Amino acid sequence: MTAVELRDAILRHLTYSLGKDPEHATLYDWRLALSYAIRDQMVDPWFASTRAAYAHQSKRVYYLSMEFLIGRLLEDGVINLGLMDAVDGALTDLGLDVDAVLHDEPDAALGNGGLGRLAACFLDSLSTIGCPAIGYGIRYEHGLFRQSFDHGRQIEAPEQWLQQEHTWEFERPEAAFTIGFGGAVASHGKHAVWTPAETVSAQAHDTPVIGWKGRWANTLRLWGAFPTAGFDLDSFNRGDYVAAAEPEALARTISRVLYPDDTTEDGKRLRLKQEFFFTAASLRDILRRFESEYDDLGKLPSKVAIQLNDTHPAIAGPELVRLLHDERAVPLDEAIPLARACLSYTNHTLLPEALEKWSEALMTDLLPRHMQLIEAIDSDHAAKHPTRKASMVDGGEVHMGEVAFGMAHKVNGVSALHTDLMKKTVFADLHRLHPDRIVNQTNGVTPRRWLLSANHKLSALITDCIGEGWVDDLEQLAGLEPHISDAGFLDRYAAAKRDNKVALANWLAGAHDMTLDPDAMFDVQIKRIHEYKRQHLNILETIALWQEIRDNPNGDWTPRVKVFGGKAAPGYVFAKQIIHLINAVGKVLNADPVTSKFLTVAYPPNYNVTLAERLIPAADLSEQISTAGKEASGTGNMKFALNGALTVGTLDGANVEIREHVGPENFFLFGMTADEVDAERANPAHATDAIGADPRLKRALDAINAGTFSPEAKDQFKAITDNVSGHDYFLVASDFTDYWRAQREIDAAFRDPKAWMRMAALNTARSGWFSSDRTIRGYMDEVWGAQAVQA
Ligand code: 26Q
Repeated sequence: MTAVELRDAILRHLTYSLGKDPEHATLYDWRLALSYAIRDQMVDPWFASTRAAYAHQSKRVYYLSMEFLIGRLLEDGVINLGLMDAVDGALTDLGLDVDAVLHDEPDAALGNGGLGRLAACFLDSLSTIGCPAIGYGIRYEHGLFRQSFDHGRQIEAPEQWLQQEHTWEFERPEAAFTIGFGGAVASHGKHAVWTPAETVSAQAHDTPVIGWKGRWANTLRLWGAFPTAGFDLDSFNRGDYVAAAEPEALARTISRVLYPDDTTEDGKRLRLKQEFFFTAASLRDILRRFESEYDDLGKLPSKVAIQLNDTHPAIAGPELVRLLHDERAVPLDEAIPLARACLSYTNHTLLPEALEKWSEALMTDLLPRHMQLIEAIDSDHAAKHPTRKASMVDGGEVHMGEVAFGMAHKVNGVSALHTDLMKKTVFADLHRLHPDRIVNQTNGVTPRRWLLSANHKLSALITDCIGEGWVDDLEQLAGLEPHISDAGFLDRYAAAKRDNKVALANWLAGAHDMTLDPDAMFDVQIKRIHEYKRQHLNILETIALWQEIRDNPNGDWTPRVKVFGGKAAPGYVFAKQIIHLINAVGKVLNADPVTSKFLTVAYPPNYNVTLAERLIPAADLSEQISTAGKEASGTGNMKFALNGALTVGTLDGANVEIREHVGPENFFLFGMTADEVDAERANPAHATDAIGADPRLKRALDAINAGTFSPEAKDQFKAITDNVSGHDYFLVASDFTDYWRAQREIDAAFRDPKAWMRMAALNTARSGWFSSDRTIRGYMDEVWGAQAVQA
């Protein structure tokens, strides 16, 4: 498509789809018109892909996920379709600023963090590879809450992305299923009939997901909840219009809002309803498609691979058994293995409090037939494995990890260390009984979004050196290595980083009135705020460094900006205090005339995918400092390494593999290993011992307790200092000294810009393995048995 053709298409959509006169069109109108023009270009490849998958009778992959953190779609679509030049030409011709138009789009924040973003990267890779796939999820009316700060404290506001026209989806009123809850189960001989008490309609909304060069496109199908009956006619006829509208409001509640990852929260009934709602609708859709093509249910596992993204859709196991047994008369002892052969499950956490459990009473109340089937599946398993210890139902609770494991033919962890720990801890007993079931698939990230689109400068340099092949074959980045000894290349690499830092500084100045010195080291920690991720370790080191600079203001300090980004779950009090402390420290440090030329803090609010796309290309240092054994993988860590930030990190999650790939000499390691962590906890005095041995840590804690950062309320942050000097489950105190040591080595290394840039470039050149294309190929070969198809 040429620039002129695109310009005409934009004008056509502006006029005839939006009904706007170009004379009076706003930025928003232009953005919508461009989006429709781009979407048009997706439709033919999309149809061609769907037809090819049918024609080849391909096995399809169904990725079930409560979250798809897809962010903005316009620039992504433009880049994958190879239309950036045409967009540039067309918009310039229309007198519009390309960046302003592309950045007018709100993020689709349909996820909390890593798990949801992984699902989005996987969609991109599945389409790029040409693996026939459908992503299934929920069309939340409100994505993850918006974060702002009030005197340093997190304030949440509802996210309103659908108040703007959502240009990417096609509504499919013909694809709707009725989903039931509650009610009773009657048995007719061997068969059970479930009659739900309440029903809602699940309606499909399809978004095309276009792969690299538009060669293949898959579908993201999100379900919206609507009433089955509409208005309550009795009430309506009585003139009670408010009561008449109630079923509508109630049904819609199911897809109203994304749960902010919050394990302490109570509103659990609705969460279970959401899980069943989208899982049941997706399975019906999958079986409908299968039955339109085949009449032998025995073929199901050769045509259908269903991936469960964590336990959130784990009810898929019992529901698929129900659909096969109750509704299609497959005997139970055949239905269970048949369902299992189709299903596989990814675990994303070892934290005990994050493993889903539902009370038996709630499960029986909402899903009475499923409760019976879970018990039947569980007894079947117990009978086959008399020595087993782990059961699906225990202590009045249904353990969804056990349900997912028991109904999956493959179970995977998301990094080598995490998979190893799964075998040794949460699933030790089930692993003993099923030693071939657990496999590893280390996470990856899509290079289209996280390098090509987010980092134009570095991408241009790479393409200049090694051609464009790296975009869908990221291991080609290894071809950069010979260039790294070339001073000209390193200068250009450094110039790209510098440009990105200036761009970020300018944006933060304009959007948040923050001042960043582009010559300082940009030291970035962006992720959900959680104790195990240890943002408080970072801020304690910041305080200690500030104190040391004050002691010796004429010292030769390496200037740094500590950049933070991330949200805390609204009910997670401790995490919110960490946010408050970071902001309070920032306020004091940024106003300190003595130290602020060396050390400042920047915490832009409302961290999301778009902000990550601005921050990561500008980072010098990537903070990956979780307590060893707690971060399943991390994916931010990979995005940073790819974009030439050096990591300061523990041996946790995929950090281990990143360090192996980039080389230990290009990675700043500190802290205890997962084994040492367990040993350290055995010493009840670990925190006091560590504080006693490190006067810097003691002094930093004392400063917080003295009210240095909260003069109006000395006790403001007592929960944090008490925690670190008391129980300190996440071993902030124990790891502080080694973290400080690593940070001072980093200071010294940054003072040699050539050596630093060499290390940064080596990180880029050696990060090719962390492409989500590699991850998806691993799933296709080892989990799904799926093949790529040419459209
Ligand atoms: C559970 C119950 C009720 C409400 C919400 C939830 C919930 C929601 C989201 C539980 C967990 C999550 C998200 C977990 C997550 O993002 N895990 C991360 O997954 C990444 C991808 O594999 C890993 O890289 C990270 O290490 C892991 O923390």
